[in-house]
Amino acid sequence: MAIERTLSIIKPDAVAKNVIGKIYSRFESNGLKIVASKMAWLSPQEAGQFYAVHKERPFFKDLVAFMISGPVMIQVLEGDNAIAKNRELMGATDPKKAEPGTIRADFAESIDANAVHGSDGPDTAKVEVAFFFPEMNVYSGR
Ligand code: RTP
Ligand code: MG
Repeated sequence: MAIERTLSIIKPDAVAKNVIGKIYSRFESNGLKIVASKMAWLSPQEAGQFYAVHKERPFFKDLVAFMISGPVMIQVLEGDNAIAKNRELMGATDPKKAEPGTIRADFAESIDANAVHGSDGPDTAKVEVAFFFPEMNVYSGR
């Protein structure tokens, strides 16, 4: 299996619930290493640009409003198969449909306030890591 990096965001609802540590612990106990992290309060421009792929979708405005409603914790996770592994730990987008024991099943309230973001493939992972941690590009492949 390939060592990958993926971009993870603990969204404003989960930061407000004070469960950053509990979510980090799930990453770590499942073989994902936190290799970069920062807390940020995104501007509307940053959130809109980050989720630009969804800009024609009906939920785009609500998604941006939610993502700027409070601080977020942003991290790069590294490990075997990290992209799919993180998505598995997150659970389905709608927490009501998420498998028991997943982050969204345990910490999320709704499809809008769904606790975490994770890159959905190798191409988006690369773009998203560079979006928040541009300096990491220099060292990719190390
Ligand atoms: P994310 O990008 O945040 O990791 O979530 P995801 O891949 O599981 O879901 P995605 O399809 O990329 O959608 C991004 C975020 O938009 C909100 N959403 N709302 N009301 C709706 O039908 C709907 N669909 C998506 C969710 O908050 C989702 O996390
Ligand atoms: Mg997505």
